[in-house]
Amino acid sequence: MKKLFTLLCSVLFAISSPAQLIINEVLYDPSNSGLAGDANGDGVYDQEEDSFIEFVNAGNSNFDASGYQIWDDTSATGSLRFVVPAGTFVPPNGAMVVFGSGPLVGTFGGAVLLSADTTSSHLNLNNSGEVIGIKDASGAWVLFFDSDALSNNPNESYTRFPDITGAFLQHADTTSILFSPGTRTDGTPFSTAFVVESISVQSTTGSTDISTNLGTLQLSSTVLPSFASDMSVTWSVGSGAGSATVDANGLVSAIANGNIWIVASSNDGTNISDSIEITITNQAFSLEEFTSLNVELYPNPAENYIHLKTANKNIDEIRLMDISGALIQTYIGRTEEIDISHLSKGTYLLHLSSGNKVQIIRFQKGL
Ligand SMILES: [Ca+2]
Ligand SMILES: [Ca+2]
Ligand SMILES: [Ca+2]
Ligand SMILES: [Ca+2]
Repeated sequence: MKKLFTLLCSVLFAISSPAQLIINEVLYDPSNSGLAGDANGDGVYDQEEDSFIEFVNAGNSNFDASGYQIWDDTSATGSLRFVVPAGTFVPPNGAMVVFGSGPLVGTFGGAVLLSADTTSSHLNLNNSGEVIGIKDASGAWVLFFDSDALSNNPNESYTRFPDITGAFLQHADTTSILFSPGTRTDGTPFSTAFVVESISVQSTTGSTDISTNLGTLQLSSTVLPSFASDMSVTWSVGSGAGSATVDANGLVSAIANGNIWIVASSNDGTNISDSIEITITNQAFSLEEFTSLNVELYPNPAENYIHLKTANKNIDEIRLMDISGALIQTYIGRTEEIDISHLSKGTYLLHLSSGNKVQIIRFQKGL
């Protein structure tokens, strides 16, 4: 009895758990009144060509629809009408529309667009007497759409209302239009943003050591998939006994000896990140000496002047140095603007001190 109950629970869970890919809209009976049924926008009404099935990825990860099969009936008399080509992905909350045939004229909300051009009967969606079935790439039935449960002659699509979560209604029951391939029923687009699935961080040289005083190390990130809509990352300094800064391009600048983790994080809301541990040695300043004064330098790079923004009014001394640490000029007291117009193009250091606190800021002269 317990075993049967467990089995029942797992079956119920399988039925109630929403699939990532869903059928959101089906046009099996385009209107034959003038061009009212011209869903593919090519200026010609054609029952077979203008039929379509709109799928939506209801999950929060990119969906690989490669190899999915559209059958015009799930019975023994049904036929395989279309196989989604390899490399077809649908973004989270994005749509994929398979039309009977092209040409497809319009933007269709930026959805993934396909057409079943391979035979003259295309998707062969009948007004009644069939259950449209979708098999996944392994050949297992995963989605169904029974037009018999609906009107035999709607002259418009059936769509979920609300989109994605609702039951199927005739499209014009919800709006003034007869169908909305690639968009929500109100015409607004689904998402077209593919999300980041992984990030890996590496050193461009292969070395993870910085062993020269105030030396730097260039890191890079590999973001996958290659078609992710926002490939950018944000670099930050993580935990570790050492001390370093990292700029927006992944350039790590050493400050104090010890190991330190550098992190690259996705910017598309997926919170995916990777980190790499850097070993810093041979620095002139120890971490005990280095306590941030919370000074910000801008702009960086700069051409003629750099500006310093600080909450600390007691900066005793600012030393302008070249990248090797050689002193160029000393400014006594709090200084908010420094003329760098006389410097040649290159990287420089500002060494700021206040009591026993020290901050080193690296900046670039010239673009
Ligand atoms: Ca057409
Ligand atoms: Ca059929
Ligand atoms: Ca009709
Ligand atoms: Ca739609």
